[in-house]
Amino acid sequence: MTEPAIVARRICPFCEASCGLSIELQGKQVLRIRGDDDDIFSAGFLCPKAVALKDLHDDGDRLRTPLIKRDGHFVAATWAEAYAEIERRLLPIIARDGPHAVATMLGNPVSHKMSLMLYFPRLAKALGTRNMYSASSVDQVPKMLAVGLMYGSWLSVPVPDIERSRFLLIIGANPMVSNGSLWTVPDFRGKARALRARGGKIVVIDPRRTETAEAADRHLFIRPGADVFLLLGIVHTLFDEDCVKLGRLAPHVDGVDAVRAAARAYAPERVAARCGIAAADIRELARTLATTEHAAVYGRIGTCTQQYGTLASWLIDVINVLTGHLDEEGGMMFPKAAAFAANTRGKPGSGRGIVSGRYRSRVSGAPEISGELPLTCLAEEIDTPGPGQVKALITIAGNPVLSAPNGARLAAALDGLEFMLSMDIYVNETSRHADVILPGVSPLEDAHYDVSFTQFSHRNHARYSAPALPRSDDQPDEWESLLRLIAIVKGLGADADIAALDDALLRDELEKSAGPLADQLMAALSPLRGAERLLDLGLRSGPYGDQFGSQPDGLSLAAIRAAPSGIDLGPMTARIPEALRTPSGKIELAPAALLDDLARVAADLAAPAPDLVIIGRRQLRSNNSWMHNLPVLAKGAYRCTALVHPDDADRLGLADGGRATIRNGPRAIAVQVEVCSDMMPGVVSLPHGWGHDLPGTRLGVAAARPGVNLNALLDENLRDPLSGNAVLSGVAITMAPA
Ligand SMILES: Nc1nc2c(c(=O)[nH]1)N[C@H]1C(S)=C(S)[C@@H](COP(=O)(O)OP(=O)(O)OC[C@H]3O[C@@H](n4cnc5c(=O)[nH]c(N)nc54)[C@H](O)[C@@H]3O)O[C@H]1N2
Ligand SMILES: Nc1nc2c(c(=O)[nH]1)N[C@H]1C(S)=C(S)[C@@H](COP(=O)(O)OP(=O)(O)OC[C@H]3O[C@@H](n4cnc5c(=O)[nH]c(N)nc54)[C@H](O)[C@@H]3O)O[C@H]1N2
Ligand code: SF4
Ligand SMILES: [Mo]
Repeated sequence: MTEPAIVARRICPFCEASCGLSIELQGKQVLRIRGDDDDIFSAGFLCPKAVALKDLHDDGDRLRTPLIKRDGHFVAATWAEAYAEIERRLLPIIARDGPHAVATMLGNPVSHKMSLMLYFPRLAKALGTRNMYSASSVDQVPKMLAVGLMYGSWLSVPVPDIERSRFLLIIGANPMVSNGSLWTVPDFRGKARALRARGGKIVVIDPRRTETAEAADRHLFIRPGADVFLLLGIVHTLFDEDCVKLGRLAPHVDGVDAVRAAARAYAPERVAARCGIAAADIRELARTLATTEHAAVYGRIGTCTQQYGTLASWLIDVINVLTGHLDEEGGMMFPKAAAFAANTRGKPGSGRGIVSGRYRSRVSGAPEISGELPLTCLAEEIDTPGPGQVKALITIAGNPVLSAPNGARLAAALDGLEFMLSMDIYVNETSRHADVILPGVSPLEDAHYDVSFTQFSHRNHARYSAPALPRSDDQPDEWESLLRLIAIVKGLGADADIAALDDALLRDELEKSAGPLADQLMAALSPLRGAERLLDLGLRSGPYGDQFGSQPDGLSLAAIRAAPSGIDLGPMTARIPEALRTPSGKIELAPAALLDDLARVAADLAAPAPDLVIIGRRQLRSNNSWMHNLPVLAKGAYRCTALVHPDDADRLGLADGGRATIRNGPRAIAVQVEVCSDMMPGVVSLPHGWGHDLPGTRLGVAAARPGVNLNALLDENLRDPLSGNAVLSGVAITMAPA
């Protein structure tokens, strides 16, 4: 007899839109994946990637057992053998060289996994290493630093309130493809269409006429890396034309005069040539922002992964403040997450603010930001001998050999490590270097709550996904694997009682935060364990929580479990000053470090445009480096093409469909050319995350059409000095027929 089909609900783990999916299952077979029409947040929306959940679950290359490398080859191992190997290899390194000899690297999917999000901080604490790296520093650290300085916590990122907005200026983001980032907004297309249908307008600033630009009212090309000039031109105009309007925020803002002075030299007429946007257009943008109620400026990857990443991120928020759109309905608002947000904890309205630069990286002296060092420093920390050298590495859901600049250097460095552990689901370009790989679970087999993306959601909500399928055999959940590692690092042994350790860690934390109430809280959270217990604690003590009884109608894990399509917590509401955690209790509009960095901008105002620069691009049927092994997404036309403007193709002798060599100093890659009038002249676009032709991986589908690695071309030493973030965009190249 065949088992009856059942429907499971799961938050899609693939991108920040976090759509609710409805997954029809028969036994362990996935029959069908659709958007969950009842989902209170995504209302049935899904994109083609969601359907690949089936391919991921079924992928024969996805690891199901731990692997240990013996004589250069991976052999399957039991979990007990793998943990014993980690203990045998890792502990002597820590004993000999101290905690900083062990580095950790977290990749993007960590933020899509409740288990990893909630338990990695505990491992980090047990390790005590300063060598912590993540994909954040090839991504959003500039934004974190800017909002941290302005609002007092690293993740206080305001997001466009798109459903009530009348004007949206999108800079360096392509939500039609990425489905939004640091802005959780399922069905951007539908929401953008609705905005325009009610008379609103969307303007896109991007060196490529993107899918988002196509769906907008207006698109302006910008020279890559020159956003800071455009933004200063807008700020200048707001003061020059006397249209600064702080409105309700006026008593909560410090530094307006300093900003006015800083922008004085950047009249649109002076910056136009440098950014490639006419002075009249810059002034018009400023006026539109100043005179439109319910407007927002939003910037993402294009404004972060460049040499002025922090300044550009900061100026975007400065403009939102100066035009009265921060904390305004239909403008840029602060979500109020149901759990885990720093800006909902502690005393409302002020706090310690952020601290950065507590230490510096050993080789390049890059400052610590939010407890991390730049990912682009990892290779040199491994391959540069001397005291403090990194000797062991733990990667968790990261693939830096492809995702970080100069992967070739990093790959060579990884081979020099004494020990490397990867928690990953594939033997890929990075994990092939590991001595032990611990496989993660299929997203259908774990419980989920969006620890991260509820903090950036355009509408407040709480949703929980129960595991759709039971885990197979002895496969632990990823928080259990992390607890094992904690036990090993703490010297409790690979076969320690991790349930007792879990209790002890939580009790310790509760004693610090709740003092004498710790026992009562432990009892109230029982019999939950692991990530779900931490989730229950987060929800119950959060801003909508039941407060362990005093708010009986409030949220708890039980409450969100009882609502499989989620609980709507309403549109964003004004949160200034309550959301602030700056020491002054004000919005810091003019942090000194940012004003100082403007010296670089002044020196660069007259810089001539390089002949040709390269930028990145995202594609709907890819996700960074790791979804190219899923047949449903991998099929179709070859996508890893270099887009070149027809004029550039003509002068360089490049033919559509032909091969070309792109060079950056000594580095070169061979690409397929796609002549494309959507490019700004002088700018070439190549997607990142490709290059699956390295030996020793187990990615059958991806290796069949490997593409080329954009990051093989980029320089690991190019960083935004304030944030340490990698410069991935606007890098000068040459290009010639191959
Ligand atoms: N040139 C250029 N480079 C870029 C970018 C760019 O725009 N241009 N973008 C950057 C950005 S924004 C980011 S976020 C980074 C991403 O950088 P990374 O996070 O390093 O890269 P991903 O491709 O996301 O790799 C994810 C890894 O997680 C594994 N994985 C997937 N699911 C799971 C799971 O459930 N559990 C475990 N344990 N592992 C899992 C995958 O197999 C893969 O190895 O790339 C950056 N690199
Ligand atoms: N389908 C799909 N979705 C994804 C991902 C994916 O790989 N595939 N990755 C996910 C991740 S990790 C992230 S961080 C988000 C990113 O989300 P987005 O930021 O929306 O993604 P991108 O498509 O990289 O958009 C960046 C845009 O900046 C432009 N740009 C490049 N340089 C500059 C510049 O100097 N100035 C300006 N103004 N623009 C510039 C590029 O042309 C591009 O259109 O997407 C997420 N969603
Ligand atoms: S938009 Fe993102 S979250 Fe939604 S279905 Fe597609 S990949 Fe999943
Ligand atoms: Mo990212």
